[in-house]
Amino acid sequence: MKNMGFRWYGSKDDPITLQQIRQIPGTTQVVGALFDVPVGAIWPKEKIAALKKQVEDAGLKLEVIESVNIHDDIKIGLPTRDQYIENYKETIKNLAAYGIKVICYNFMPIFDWLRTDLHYQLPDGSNDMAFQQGKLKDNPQDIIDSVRNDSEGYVLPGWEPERLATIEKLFKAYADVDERKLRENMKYFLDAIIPTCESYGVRMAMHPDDPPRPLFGLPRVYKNATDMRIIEGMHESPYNGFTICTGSLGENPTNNVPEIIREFVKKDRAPFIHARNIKFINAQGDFHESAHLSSEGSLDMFEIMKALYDTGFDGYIRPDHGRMIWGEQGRPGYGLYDRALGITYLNGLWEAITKDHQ
Ligand code: DNO
Repeated sequence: MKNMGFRWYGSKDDPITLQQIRQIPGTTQVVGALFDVPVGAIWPKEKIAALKKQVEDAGLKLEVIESVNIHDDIKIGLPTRDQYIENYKETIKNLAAYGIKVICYNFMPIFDWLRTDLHYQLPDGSNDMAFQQGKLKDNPQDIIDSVRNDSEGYVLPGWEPERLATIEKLFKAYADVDERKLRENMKYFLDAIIPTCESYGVRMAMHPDDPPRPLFGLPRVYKNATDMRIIEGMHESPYNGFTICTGSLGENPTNNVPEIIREFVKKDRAPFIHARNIKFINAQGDFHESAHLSSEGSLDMFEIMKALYDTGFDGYIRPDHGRMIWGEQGRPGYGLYDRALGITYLNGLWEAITKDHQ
């Protein structure tokens, strides 16, 4: 696939090197971010320029940023949001100046993605991440502690300790933010930033809630196709788009992921795809992440790639979380080997589907 990417956490914070990424066949893009700019602050041009240069010097491209996170004040709808929105617009302009085409973001309150196990053991001796509802205690502090203890010393994306240190305050601030209010605040944000995106040619790609269900009583606004239709209607523009994360959406067995792809790629609302597989471990929807192959999980990756092919998808795609295999140690979900195998598999499916249609 022409825009196959690999998520990278930067030379300070990722044990994987750009040279290693460059050697994964069929990989042209790095999906990157600045991890040392506090949420809500403007991303400085010099830092973007330095990242861009580093990636290009390694023979790769940087056109997708994941994520520019959204300050909680915007999601809560506090008066201070206007300043954070202005900052966000400046960040969009600065990123556009360095050729960024897509910004992946999410609108999840407090927590980004959430797993109850970061090292779920598989029978072949590898491990990956899992979510088991029964393991989620009532007190959110427990999950914060367990994620911190199990993350091998890395700060996982969306789990910044400074922010989570104020967890009680944050929960209080969200007390009267229900789904309706969160949607209103999202519309306010989109109405403010999409004109800037249009002028500067940067497409927003919202990431689904992961897992796609309410947790700790917090509202969730991107769980399924119905939510997506509401979001697309909030601001009619192809710049108001989605990241279709096959794993996150697939974690709800009633979501038909290939159908979602067909609908939203056709409507030109899906500039970015996260391709991964998950495996359900019981009928309650508990799951672990799996190798990318259809045979290893509950999602049909052939149907997913075929839906992309049939709808003429020409956006950006990356493999998502992989297992830890071959003794690799590193950031849970973001090792080198299994994600590289994922790329090879996805590219293989793509070649087969493409040639079959020639
Ligand atoms: C987890 C990722 C998420 C994703 C954000 C996008 O590994 O899928 O952290 O990057 O939700 O804003």
